[in-house]
Amino acid sequence: MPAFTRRSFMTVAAGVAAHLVATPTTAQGQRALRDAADKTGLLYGSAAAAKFLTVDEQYADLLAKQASILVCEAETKRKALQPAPDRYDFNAADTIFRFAQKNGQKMRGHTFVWHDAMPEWLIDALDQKPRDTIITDYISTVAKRYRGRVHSWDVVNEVINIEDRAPGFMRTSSPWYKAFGESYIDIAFHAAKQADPDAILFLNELNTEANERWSANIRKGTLDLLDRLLKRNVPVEAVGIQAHLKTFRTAYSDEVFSQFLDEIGSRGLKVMITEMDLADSDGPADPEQRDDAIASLAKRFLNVAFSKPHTLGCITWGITDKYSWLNSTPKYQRADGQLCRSLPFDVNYQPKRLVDTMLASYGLRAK
Ligand code: 9MR
Repeated sequence: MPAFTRRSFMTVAAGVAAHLVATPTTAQGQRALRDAADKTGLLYGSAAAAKFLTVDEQYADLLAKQASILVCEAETKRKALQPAPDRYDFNAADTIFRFAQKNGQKMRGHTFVWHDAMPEWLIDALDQKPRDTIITDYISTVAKRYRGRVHSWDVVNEVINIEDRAPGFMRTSSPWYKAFGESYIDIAFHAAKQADPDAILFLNELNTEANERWSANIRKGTLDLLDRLLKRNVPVEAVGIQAHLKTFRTAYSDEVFSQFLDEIGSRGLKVMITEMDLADSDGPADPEQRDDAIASLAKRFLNVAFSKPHTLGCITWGITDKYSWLNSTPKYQRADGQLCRSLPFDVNYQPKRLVDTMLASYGLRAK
């Protein structure tokens, strides 16, 4: 199948837009995605934000009905959980964990070690030749608190970065790498395994999905790193494919994506789509045309992902366009001022074509 290039997309989109614009069949209020996922062995989930969950009933209702697993968008990052070296604050995270428990939903943990969302004191401490305990104490405290309630933990996040131009495409600019070299990854996985042996331990990675040379380098960096970790008996068990897809900006190829998933599977590791959304900042002004492009890319992408027996499911990075991080991120904002349409439900909590294609993709795996 040819690569999904911007030009080929524009040509196809222009030709088919007219008859692809259809009314979604999923009515608001149905548990469509959750039910569809439950019929497969796969999960469907969403990132959740405590600050909206507590004030927006419609949002809470949508999450409760549609998602079989939740992940905190910010609340389990170290900046939120450990604002000072001697102080933890679990309030916001607990709000989401309680909500999930009440609604019979699983939880993902995101993320123990990341170069972003770090409290200031931690950045300073990493400058001072820290001991391993700066990683292990934190992981032990947090993982043990939520032990038994977490399906999987993103132990490390975004450890590859081609822009650093470093050997193996490692993110050498990370304060963690500067303090420990690559061994911070080993330390983190061992600590997580010890603190919560039942959670599936993930390496979560960004921008691995595009059919672009830079993305191929990220895939290579990821696979080479996995090989080194596995050789050192580091308990990495799964790879998170974030899937912040750039619908009108980067090329996509079923073959390339499929091969990457196979490479991961051949190492005995699981895969999960962990942060899917489909940016549309460069797309046409007509929302229906953008919805069609988003739905058709998601269909191709998920059909490949769900064809693999080692895929665990898909999480979208939010559920309604109303609260997407893309709307407040300058490089993804639309010049015409329209909000993004990158998530399954629109700003009025109505399902879009994306929901229908997701349902169809889950349907392919139904038992
Ligand atoms: O969507 C998240 C945004 O609200 C936060 O400000 C930001 C920093 O904590 O993180 C965003 O989520 C990121 C995720 O944690 C890791 N992958 C990329 C996501 C989008 O930036």
